[in-house]
Amino acid sequence: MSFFEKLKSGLKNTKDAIADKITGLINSFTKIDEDFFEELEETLILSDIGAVTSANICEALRKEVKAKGVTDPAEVKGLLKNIISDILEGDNGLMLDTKPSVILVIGVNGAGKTTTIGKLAYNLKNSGKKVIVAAADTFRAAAIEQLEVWTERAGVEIVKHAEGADPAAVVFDAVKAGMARNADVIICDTAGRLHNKKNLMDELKKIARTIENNAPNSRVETLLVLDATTGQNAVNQARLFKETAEITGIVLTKLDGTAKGGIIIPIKEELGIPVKLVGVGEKINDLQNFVPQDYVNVLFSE
Ligand SMILES: Nc1nc2c(ncn2[C@@H]2O[C@H](COP(=O)(O)OP(=O)(O)O)[C@@H](O)[C@H]2O)c(=O)[nH]1
Ligand SMILES: [Mg+2]
Repeated sequence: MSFFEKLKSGLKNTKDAIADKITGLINSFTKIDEDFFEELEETLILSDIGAVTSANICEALRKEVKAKGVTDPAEVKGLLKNIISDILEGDNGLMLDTKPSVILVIGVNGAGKTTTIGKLAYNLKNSGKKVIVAAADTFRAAAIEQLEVWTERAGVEIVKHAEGADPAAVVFDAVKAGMARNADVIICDTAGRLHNKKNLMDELKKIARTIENNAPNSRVETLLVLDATTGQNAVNQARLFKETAEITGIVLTKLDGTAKGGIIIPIKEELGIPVKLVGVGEKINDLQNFVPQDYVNVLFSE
């Protein structure tokens, strides 16, 4: 399956939930009037795009329709595609321009951090990069073992300590190892106990300081992993994490099998953080770079 086809099959439920409704709406109107805009806004809200973002999209559409003198509802689809891809556009690629670069992966338990790291390590290795993974979710032994299985699959090195060790100490060792072994990318797993916000915040700060102190010239990508199936909740999580960390990108996981993939739009629009990667399955080759134009093309494909 090609990349695009995989994205298409992953986004099938989302497409059914959004595009098919919009197409239905467009086909049931012969002119673009106030009723049309109202129904469109409602449709967008029901598609997990969120009230604020849906209103903004409709506002932008009104302007476009007016400016271009559009009267046929059939032309709205093309305009919507442009408006949505404009929202999603911006720094969507991973910044890995230093050697080493560091990727810090954060998010609540179960969001898909460890799985994403396995897939990402695999992709980076396949693109010719030397990768070291830091098992800095030391909260449970099972978390370290799970990451180890993934690094074996991906064929990359892992730096680990025992269960209960200081996560920042694991990151420290991984950074040192990365420099000594001439690694291109160091990817750090972390724990995600958001119910203990103060601890998590302190832990993430300490890890960030460790990277800053020991690899001051390294680019640091802090990726927040969000589970698409949680819908609006994912946006709320992103708000909380934004208070604790300098998030540079979002990884949206479990896009396959959810109809809530529209959530990608308010995440970017309301938080201003670009989506960089999307998870479309549980296998090692199920992580893709996020390309807004592809997403929009899939969403509005026939
Ligand atoms: N369908 C699907 N499942 C995923 C995806 N990413 C992660 N998962 C599953 O989500 C569950 C939790 O993942 P894990 O990486 O352990 O989450 P963590 O607690 O954040 O490290 C696992 O069962 C994964 O297989 C994805 O893109 N699609
Ligand atoms: Mg994990």
